Amino acid sequence: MGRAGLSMPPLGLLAIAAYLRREIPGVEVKVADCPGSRLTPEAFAREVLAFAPDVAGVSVYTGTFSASAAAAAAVRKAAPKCFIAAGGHHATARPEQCLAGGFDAAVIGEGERTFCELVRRLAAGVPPAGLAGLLLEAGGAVTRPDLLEMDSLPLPARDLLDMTAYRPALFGYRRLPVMSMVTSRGCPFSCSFCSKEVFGSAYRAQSPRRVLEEMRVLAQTCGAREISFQDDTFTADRGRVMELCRLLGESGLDLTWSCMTRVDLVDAELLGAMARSGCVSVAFGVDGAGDAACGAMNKGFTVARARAAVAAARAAGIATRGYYIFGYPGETRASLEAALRGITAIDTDHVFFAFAHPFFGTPLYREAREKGLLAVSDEELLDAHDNTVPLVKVPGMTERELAGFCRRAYLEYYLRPGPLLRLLASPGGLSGAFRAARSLLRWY
Ligand code: B12
Repeated sequence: MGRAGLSMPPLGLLAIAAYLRREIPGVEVKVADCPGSRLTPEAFAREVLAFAPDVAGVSVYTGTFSASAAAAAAVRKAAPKCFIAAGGHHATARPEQCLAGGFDAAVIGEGERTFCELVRRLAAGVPPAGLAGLLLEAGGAVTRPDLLEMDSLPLPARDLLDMTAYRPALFGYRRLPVMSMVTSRGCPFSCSFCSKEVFGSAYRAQSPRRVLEEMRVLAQTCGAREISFQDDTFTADRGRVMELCRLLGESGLDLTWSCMTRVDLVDAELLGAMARSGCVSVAFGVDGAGDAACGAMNKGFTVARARAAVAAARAAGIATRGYYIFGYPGETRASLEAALRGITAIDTDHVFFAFAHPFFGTPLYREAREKGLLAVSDEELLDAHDNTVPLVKVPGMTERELAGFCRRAYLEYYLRPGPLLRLLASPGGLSGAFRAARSLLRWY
């Protein structure tokens, strides 16, 4: 992903694969992860030819639409009779575009039940028309309002991919191997840049026992020594996390873990319990490095809150990462400089910078469009997956200047005694620093 160089298994596809195997005994399922397994288009085509699927599903993100459409075309060529469905975030935000892009249908929202029902119908020769959650022709989708109960989900079918092929985020882990998990769906917050059509605003989470069960399986059967929770907001339900920490303490499992959350959803007591149960790193989506930016992004907290959260995590012995977004509408040369000062004051151990990405359907997209700030066309957004490339204009600054600012921000941030020492002391610190420096240099 971008220049962070990490890769993670596609838990969405693996969730659907596990669901299919449980619900349709005898079904044969294969998962190909082209970016994660570095599968060339030719190798992918050979796999499709050998497997000869009757039904195929492709995950479609906005910035990778073109690649997904190319995968669909490759399936069409290798298995002309195969029914090809699109699913995931872009398929939900822009289903009609998927039909125009060569897919037979688009699955809207949570994929397990709709895709499973689709496979069942196609196997029985029943036309899928009218299936809830499926769009077969423009304007024809029937919504699927009921959502799955999280504890009822089978464990993702990780056996279908080589889990050793994935690389965790630079500086984002303490011990290897790291395995990722997602234990909740939906987010009650309304950050104005976030693309959240798939799971919406209703938060649903697995019970602490169910989370522990998956952690145990990953430790005991897959050799995981660390778990990376990829939930949008892992501590959204404080009681759930406290209970998980208690269960982990009793479990005797030798596992460390990390998660992502908001700065206003942690406190000293919670962070202390997390640290004692093995939490080694928390990534905070601070996003706005000043109060004005936080307001523009509808974050609902101030920079003072971010500083307090980071200090509390540090006091608990937990490493911190800060995610920040540059180039939001309203950004100026001066506000970028102020942002850098704000980020330095928040003082996470590691930082990750990205330029604002206007996903279709978000308030950010609407605002950037209305104000004439989109730096690329809608068409180009379908191929925009490098978050070091600015997509929203900052008046008075060229794209090159913006990219230069981002590179300088990394250098200025880390080339201070505190962050530099913490960086070198982190696992893989020296080699990580080389990797980071190399990718910064390659930027130009
Ligand atoms: C972990 C994660 C990653 C990981 C792993 C990605 C992967 N291969 O799955 C990494 C770091 C690699 C990553 C990379 C990217 N990510 Co990401 N990522 C996430 C995150 C935090 C969790 C994803 C997850 O595992 N969820 C749990 C599973 C169970 O849910 P799911 O994947 O959505 O799958 C369900 C449905 O979407 C649907 N579904 C998904 N695929 C399919 C396919 C079919 C056929 C069907 C029927 C259904 C279906 O059914 C699934 C089960 O219900 C989400 C945020 C979020 N809350 O979803 C962002 C998110 C998905 N990522 C996003 C983006 C943009 C990207 C990148 C394009 C970023 C970039 N600049 O490069 C890349 C593209 C990666 C790629 N080519 O695969 C956006 C997508 C927005 C959009 N409109 O497209 C999200 C929503 C973040 C956000 N809010 O902006 N990402």
